[in-house]
Amino acid sequence: MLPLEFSPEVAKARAEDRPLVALESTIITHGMPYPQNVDTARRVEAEIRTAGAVPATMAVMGGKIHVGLTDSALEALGQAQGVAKLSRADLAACVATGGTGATTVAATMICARLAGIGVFATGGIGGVHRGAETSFDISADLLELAQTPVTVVAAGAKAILDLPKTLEVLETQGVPVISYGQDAFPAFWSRDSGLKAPLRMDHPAQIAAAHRMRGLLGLPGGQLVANPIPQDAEIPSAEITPHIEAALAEAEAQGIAAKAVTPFLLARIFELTEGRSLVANIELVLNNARLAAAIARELG
Ligand code: PSU
Ligand code: MN
Repeated sequence: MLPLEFSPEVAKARAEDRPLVALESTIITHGMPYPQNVDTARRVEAEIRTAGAVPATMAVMGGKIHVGLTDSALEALGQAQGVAKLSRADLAACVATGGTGATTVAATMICARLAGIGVFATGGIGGVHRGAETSFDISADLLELAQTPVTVVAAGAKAILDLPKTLEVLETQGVPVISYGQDAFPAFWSRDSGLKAPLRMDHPAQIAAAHRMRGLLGLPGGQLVANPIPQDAEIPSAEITPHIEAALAEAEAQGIAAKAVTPFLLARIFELTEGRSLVANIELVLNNARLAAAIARELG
């Protein structure tokens, strides 16, 4: 028996064969401060329901992978301290030992596949960190995209990363990178990274068809859909870049490494932009939730 615990809402959706959208929980525990984290998680779930699909937020608690969280579980997770940040390497250990853990993009993809969910919405994926040629810091999210058949909708990769190297690794690993509605690869807070995405699609039905075709061809792995942040919410690259540089310099000076890097940078950029980065982050996640719901409905 798989250690999956479906929430009442998700169990009902499965029984009725309704489209589901997976959601991660690291964005709640490590990506945003309380109470905006819980508020955003609720709004993202509501957005998916309005768009005709059912949200399934993943988290590990009490020896189970929870697929869908009740409102009180969401609130408790959002307030909890010291929650583990789970990726492929530590997911099984956390479930086996009864720990509490939040799922990153990589771990959420694994959980989604186990639950039979083909689409997942998040903010930004992890990628190749700047200086990876010496630190070897490359997010497990990229290798998960290469092996787990889930379509991930994100606003590109965060500009705190080395975006050209991130795209190179995705290409090497055979991951389709599809920009939605534009040619440019988006950079999370900004719509245009200055890099062209390898693929472009303008309709959820095309994305769903490509997802199905990968399965039919026996190709392992998923797809990365890069959905640009809405125009009115974007922080132009010229404005966010100095803050990113400052946060990166501080991380280096303080010797921040491994799993702590991404949460540290997000929190510092939040402070440096006086909260603007968080407002943009919330809007882009909501936008990704809407697109993921449309893709889930097309996947049927
Ligand atoms: N993007 C966000 N907020 C986040 C993350 C990404 O806007 O909190 C999280 C995701 O869970 C992603 C993880 O999988 O950061 C990547 O961490 P790392 O770079 O350590 O692989
Ligand atoms: Mn890392």
